[in-house]
Amino acid sequence: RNPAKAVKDVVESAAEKVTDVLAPDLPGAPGSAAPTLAEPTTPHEPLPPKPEQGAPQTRTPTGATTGAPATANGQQGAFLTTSQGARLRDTDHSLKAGRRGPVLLQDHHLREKITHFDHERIPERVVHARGAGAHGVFTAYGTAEAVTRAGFLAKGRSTEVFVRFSTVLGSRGSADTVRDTRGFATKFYTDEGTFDLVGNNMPVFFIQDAIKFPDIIHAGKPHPDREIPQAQSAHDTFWDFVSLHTEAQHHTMWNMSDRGIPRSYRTMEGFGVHTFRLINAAGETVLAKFHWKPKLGVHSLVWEEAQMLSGMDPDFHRRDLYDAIEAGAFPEWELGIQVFPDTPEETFAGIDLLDPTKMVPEELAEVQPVGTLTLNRTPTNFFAETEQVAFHLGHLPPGIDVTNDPLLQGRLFSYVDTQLTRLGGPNFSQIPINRPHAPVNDMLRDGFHQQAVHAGVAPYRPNSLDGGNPFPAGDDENAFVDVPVQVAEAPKVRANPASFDDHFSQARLFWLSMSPVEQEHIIRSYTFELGKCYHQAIKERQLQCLANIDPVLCAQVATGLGLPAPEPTVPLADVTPSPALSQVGRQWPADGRMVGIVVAPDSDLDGVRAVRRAVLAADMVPLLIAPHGGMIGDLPAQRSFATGRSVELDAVLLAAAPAPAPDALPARDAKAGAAGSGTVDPRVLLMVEECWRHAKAIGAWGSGVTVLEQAGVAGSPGVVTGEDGSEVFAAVGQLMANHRVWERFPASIA
Ligand code: HDD
Repeated sequence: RNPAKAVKDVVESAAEKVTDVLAPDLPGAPGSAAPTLAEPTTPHEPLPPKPEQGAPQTRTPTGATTGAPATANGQQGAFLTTSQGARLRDTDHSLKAGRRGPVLLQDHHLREKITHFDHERIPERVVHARGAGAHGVFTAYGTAEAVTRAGFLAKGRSTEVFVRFSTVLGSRGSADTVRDTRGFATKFYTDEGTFDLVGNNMPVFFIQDAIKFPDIIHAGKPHPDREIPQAQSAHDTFWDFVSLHTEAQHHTMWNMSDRGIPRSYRTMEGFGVHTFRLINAAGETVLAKFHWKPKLGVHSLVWEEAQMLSGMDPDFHRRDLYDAIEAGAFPEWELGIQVFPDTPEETFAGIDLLDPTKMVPEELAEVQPVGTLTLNRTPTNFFAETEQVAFHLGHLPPGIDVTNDPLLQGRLFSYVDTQLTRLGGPNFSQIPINRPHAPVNDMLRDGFHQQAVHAGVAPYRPNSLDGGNPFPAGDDENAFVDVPVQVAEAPKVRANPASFDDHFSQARLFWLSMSPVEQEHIIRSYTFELGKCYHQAIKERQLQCLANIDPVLCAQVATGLGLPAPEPTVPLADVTPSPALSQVGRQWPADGRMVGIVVAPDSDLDGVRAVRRAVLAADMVPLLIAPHGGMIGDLPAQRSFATGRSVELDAVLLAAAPAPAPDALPARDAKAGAAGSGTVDPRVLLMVEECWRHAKAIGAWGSGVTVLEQAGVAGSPGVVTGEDGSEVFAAVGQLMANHRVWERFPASIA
């Protein structure tokens, strides 16, 4: 499927649909003779599931069934029934003693309906509660065959997957664009057993040992007394913890960078974080780290944009993911591995591979591509799939094993344990979204919500009563391998290796790898977040950490806070920057980017039509923004000045200088009485000002050039004008490949 063509078809057909809706011969349209559509009254079967939209249903039966269809979807027949299948006449009125009388206790339908409703909510995830998921497929290149026997990585093998993206701190209803780490969890339904790669969009973590996880999460979550702030790290308890527990400083630096506010899930990298152990067919092992590389490049929001989006469209990332998939612009990532020799020291280039607060720069160990992930289906039902999906690091296929990373080891306990509360018992792997696609023949029995009707009498081994079944796999029958790694003869201790004591060198490496603009963003986020703290001692302690990372960073943040900058208390690490960590200075495909086109009835509509076609041909999405909804000539307005806002756009084109519409608020300049101002709708001026501030490309032709002049942005970098709209868009498209007009951001430390 050609994604470019698919986007184009969908956008064009959407435009046609808008036209259709407004056509006067449709029922309900003004002046239409056609009857208004009524609610259907003739019984008919429920809507069929959307094509190819079913949850994975494959699970090898573990025994006899009751005869209920294996793929029952819970909605059959034309008639409303009770949960037991008895048809009902009325679900709108309770059973009462007379029309005005009390409701009768015997109304079993009322009680069933309300009782079920009362229990519809399940506990949200204790972390990563806010998320969005999608189905897809992973296709392997075969390049990992030399290092792992995992079948799903064999050349040309395709494996179904489900991916859930998330924020960490916020509740299930919190906004998508908050500053936070993002979860990137992938379930590979391999035919050798499910593999869950439960990663984040940052390659390092706050803590080195899982025993500290409740501490960091208690510190990051809202304050226990007033339960504020929601989904934010900008508060005292978070900074109290990370400034005291300094191993958190590297991850915190990533959070304060542009990586903490991704533009889209589609433009995020993903990391398995820990070092894993891979085993090949010959039984040889290597150590490895997993990386996801987005085909669209790494791209972030700017902080003001992220804050505005939290109010304008709290579902921004979720919507972006679903819209892209449904438009056929399937998001893609390449899976890569960094491979290291499996030595007894478990280090590489002096970096301790068991320390999850450390990464290995790509310049030292290349990320080798091993396959492509394509997300191509949105879920049919959010609860059934995205909410009930249960990931676990112990879901490993033969060929991939764990290491002694103490964070990883604790996670191996936590993920099954949490599902017992969240999904109500030990049988969560029988929920459709969690069902393995590999044959299952376990000896787990009974428990809450048991769905299987197991046959046989001997769920134990050895047995003779069930003919000895199930049988352990032999050496050549592809069983999971526990690598017989030598465990050191050592006393039991609650202590870390000495290499875990270095808490600042990689935070410094990250800082020094940033471009001046990215460094400026980091300074501003530290200043913002610490500025939101009340306790002076916490700000001072965090400034001390920054001094130990980099004195320039520390001095700038201290200035913003109005505090003195302390001297470093440890020697500054001598590190080599990793250019691969910067988002600036590279070009990326601009597929799926949103281009707003401001039009008015007096615009050159032929020109607008040509630009719209050019935007679609460049695999981007044109959005016509007009003074009012409905049609502008024969073109459908997708946004009006009342509903459109800059934060939805990646670039804006001006094909008009629309006069203030009747619903516009008075213009700022008009109130001040400035000469020559006030002739353009202030919402258009605001849109241009915001696009300029957020370093987005801006183009104008014809009367649109007047808007640039009134907004005061004419002639500045990334602002293109011309006679012909298509030429203006061609120049704007080039700018968009850089993601932002970076030179527009002030870089005070450049
Ligand atoms: Fe975790 C969920 C990622 C450390 C305990 N974690 C969860 C999710 C992601 C991560 C992406 C959401 C999965 C989903 O979408 O359902 N977690 C990480 C990463 C970590 C990490 C990349 C460090 C490298 N986590 C971590 C530790 C612990 C947990 C150290 C506990 C000791 N994580 C959990 C959990 C969650 C979870 C409580 C909540 C919901 C769930 O598991 O299913 O078990």
